[in-house]
Amino acid sequence: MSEPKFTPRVFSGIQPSGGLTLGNYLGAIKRFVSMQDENFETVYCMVDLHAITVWQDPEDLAHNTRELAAGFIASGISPEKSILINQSQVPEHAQLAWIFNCVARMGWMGRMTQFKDKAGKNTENVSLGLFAYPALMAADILIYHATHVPVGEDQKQHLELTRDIAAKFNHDYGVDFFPITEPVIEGAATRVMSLRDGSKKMSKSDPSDASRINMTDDADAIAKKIRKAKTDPDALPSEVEGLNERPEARNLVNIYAALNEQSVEDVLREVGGQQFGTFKPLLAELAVSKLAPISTEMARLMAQPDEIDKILAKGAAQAREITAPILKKTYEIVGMVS
Ligand code: AQP
Repeated sequence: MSEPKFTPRVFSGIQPSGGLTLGNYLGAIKRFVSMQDENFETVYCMVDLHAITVWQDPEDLAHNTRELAAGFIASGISPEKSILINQSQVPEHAQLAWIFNCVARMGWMGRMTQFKDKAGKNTENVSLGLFAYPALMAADILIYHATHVPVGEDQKQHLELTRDIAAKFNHDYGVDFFPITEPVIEGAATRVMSLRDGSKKMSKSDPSDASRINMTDDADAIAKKIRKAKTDPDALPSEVEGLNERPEARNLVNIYAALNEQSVEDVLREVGGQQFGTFKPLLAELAVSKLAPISTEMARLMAQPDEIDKILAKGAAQAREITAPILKKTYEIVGMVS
């Protein structure tokens, strides 16, 4: 058998645009952690350049970047097993993004639902960066020749665009240089919904703090948010089909299943027939037992910001061993004289 052309390599990132949420943890970080022990090189990133596509207070951005790094490590991402970086310390991300701005088509970018959601009716006033965001995301991934990208469901369209950009670059320049990346969207909670509205994604920038569980929330705050979570008056069903048309019930059951590493079917076998008054305290207890050790460790790490900065500096140096040669080769392919 011939050797695969590309080293199996995982890249994924999270924006330091606020604190980490349970959505980020269940949709992305849990899978980041498990992929470290599979047959991959793993690179995980605080995407600070993405965060500034909407306004970030500079002090908050620096704080959130370190806190996100602490969240990654506290959740089980080991700087010994993975390369851990903040995007702006590895300049090749932004350099490749410019090339990709010239590969991606306006029509492709205009179809991105995240841009439409975030820009709303305000398209004239949002930053150019928000529109170009998916080209930078493609560069984040492809500057590592990453083959696999674990993400939540909401990022599926951006990953399809990443594949389109890689394919167009390879086609236009007559090369087989960038891999066609595989999205990894797995688990019981690939789309965690707002606790206040089952039709909206749980998001760190939602103005309502009650809509999300933050990884830094204490036990009381978690219990209170779950107790107040929107539900319907019916008991939980015993079969998955019984969750149809019940988005809030489905969301809480999905969260329970993902936290307890069970299938939704198994959870419903145990809790089917229960009223929310019984199920919500069970869910709160489970959430606190899983999240409290992470938030305690995050607080410990955040007391030593210099240590976090050292980890990120080491990660950037390791990352550039991969990214610098890939950028150099890209420039050669494109015809840049060096
Ligand atoms: N609610 C969610 N359910 C499952 N996965 C989620 N992710 C985010 N929210 C959920 C996954 O977390 C990773 C990082 O996302 P991001 O921070 O880069 O951007 P985002 O998807 O736009 O997340 P937020 O929380 O909604 O941030 P803001 O509010 O700043 O836009 C991705 O893998 C994402 O799928």
